[in-house]
Amino acid sequence: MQDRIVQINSTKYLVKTKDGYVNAIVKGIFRKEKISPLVGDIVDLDNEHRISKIYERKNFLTRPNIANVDIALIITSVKKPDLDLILLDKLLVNIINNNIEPVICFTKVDLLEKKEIIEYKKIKKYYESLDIKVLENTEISYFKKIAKGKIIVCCGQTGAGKSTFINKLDNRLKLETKPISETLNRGVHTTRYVSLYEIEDFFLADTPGFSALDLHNFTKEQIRDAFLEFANSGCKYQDCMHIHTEGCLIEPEVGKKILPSRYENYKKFIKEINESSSKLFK
Ligand SMILES: Nc1nc2c(ncn2[C@@H]2O[C@H](COP(=O)(O)OP(=O)(O)OP(=O)(O)O)[C@@H](O)[C@H]2O)c(=O)[nH]1
Ligand SMILES: [Mg+2]
Ligand SMILES: [Zn+2]
Repeated sequence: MQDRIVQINSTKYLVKTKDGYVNAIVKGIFRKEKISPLVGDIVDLDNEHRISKIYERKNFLTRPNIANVDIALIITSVKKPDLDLILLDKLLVNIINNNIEPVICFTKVDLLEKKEIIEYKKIKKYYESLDIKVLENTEISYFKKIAKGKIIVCCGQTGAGKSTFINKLDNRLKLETKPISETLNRGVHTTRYVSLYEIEDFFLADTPGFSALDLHNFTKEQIRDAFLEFANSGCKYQDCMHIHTEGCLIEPEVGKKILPSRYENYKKFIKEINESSSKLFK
């Protein structure tokens, strides 16, 4: 087993080694090279517990800030805070473009009223139809099957139930959780650090929640290609962006084969990219 950073708290780095957990510090050289060690990094330690080498990353995310994960579990509450499909679709674009497998985990389904459940089930089924694994936070054994042998990061909105879910998987962890603010209908940023926990035969990271994410690091084409449904929706033009293009078959499918919110979000993300690039040349 290689040594891996499992928690960073300002200048203190907790590293899991074959001999147990070690508190390490960082050598100056990484500052010169402008590399900041991340949770998930595979490292070497010298005799004085200083991190002397960071191995090349297979991937990394900035929101949440973590390296070398196999799966990003997008924790999405259906209520309290409200279901945020914009954030879900943004996270999917971000995760898919970083070569990480996305898995969606809905929480707080118990808070839905009967008539809301029908609409929720439609949405769940739609994401499943994209060949994305989708589960609810009550499906512990299904999650453990997916998680076997993997390194997974929980990500998503503050208050959505990331820490609560991890506690359910390992009740010894006793991670801090807090009710959301009823007046603001959002979480209160309970988790402050990224921490990677070893649970049975997998690693799972708890992370601080957020509600905004920007996609400015990606090209319009990368955003388009992360909308997996477009590839199978029969548009015959090779470089089509599928927005108001004559003869393009994507728009007529919205409401039929394509979930309307998906297409709306796609157009919104492309618009954001267009607006930010036009600002650059002002
Ligand atoms: N009814 C219900 N409440 C839940 C569920 N999952 C979590 N909660 C509650 O939601 C609140 C927020 O949960 P946390 O686990 O602290 O949320 P978090 O995603 O870790 O939030 P941050 O650390 O701020 O990012 C807590 O009061 C939990 O008890 C669920 O499935 N149903
Ligand atoms: Mg938390
Ligand atoms: Zn098209």
